[in-house]
Amino acid sequence: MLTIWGRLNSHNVKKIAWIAQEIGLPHQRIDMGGKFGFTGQYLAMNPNRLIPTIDDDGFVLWESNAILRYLAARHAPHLWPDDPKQRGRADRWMDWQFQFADAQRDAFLGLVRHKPDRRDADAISRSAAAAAGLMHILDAELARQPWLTGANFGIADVPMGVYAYTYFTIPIERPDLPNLAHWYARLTARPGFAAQVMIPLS
Ligand SMILES: N[C@@H](CCC(=O)N[C@@H](CS)C(=O)NCC(=O)O)C(=O)O
Repeated sequence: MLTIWGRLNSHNVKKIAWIAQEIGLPHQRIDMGGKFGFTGQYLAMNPNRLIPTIDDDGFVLWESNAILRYLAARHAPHLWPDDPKQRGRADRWMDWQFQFADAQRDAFLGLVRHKPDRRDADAISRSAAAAAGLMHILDAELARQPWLTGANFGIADVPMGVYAYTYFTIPIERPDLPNLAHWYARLTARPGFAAQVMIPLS
């Protein structure tokens, strides 16, 4: 039995809850972090004071993208390309997500997490523009192949899929990027994405 620790309104926890549903892995999720705080037992597993952490039949792991790779390798190898070049190209988008998250952070915090009187409009608009700028790069990749993993959906679609939900949900200006929009529409049709990712942001 897989256990996932972490509140579901966390980008990094959503990745794991979504992939568990994609794989069809029976699992339980225990709220942790944010308003739930951290227990001593949790911090003994993950001293970073961050979520998510998993326990898969006694194997404990943290770092969301490492967890995605582990779960695919153990339970769903078809979701992670075997060929080293295809894998490298897919993995790149998983790591690139952290660059995107940095760019979108101020817009997300300002528009979702902060109260209106704490909003920094300049920081929000700089962040929104930076996020939109990076989406041009993703759009170009999605013009070459249907999924970030390659010909088929896989774990490389998950990190940016989660951040794309935020990008398409917060009230910011978005350029017209048809390949990105088409990929995102196909994600929203996946039951795991709809159930685990498309939840209220706050
Ligand atoms: N690199 C880590 C980052 C984890 C992280 O920053 N998690 C955030 C939530 S998305 C967190 O734990 N924030 C503190 C909290 O929720 O209390 C990963 O990918 O797992």
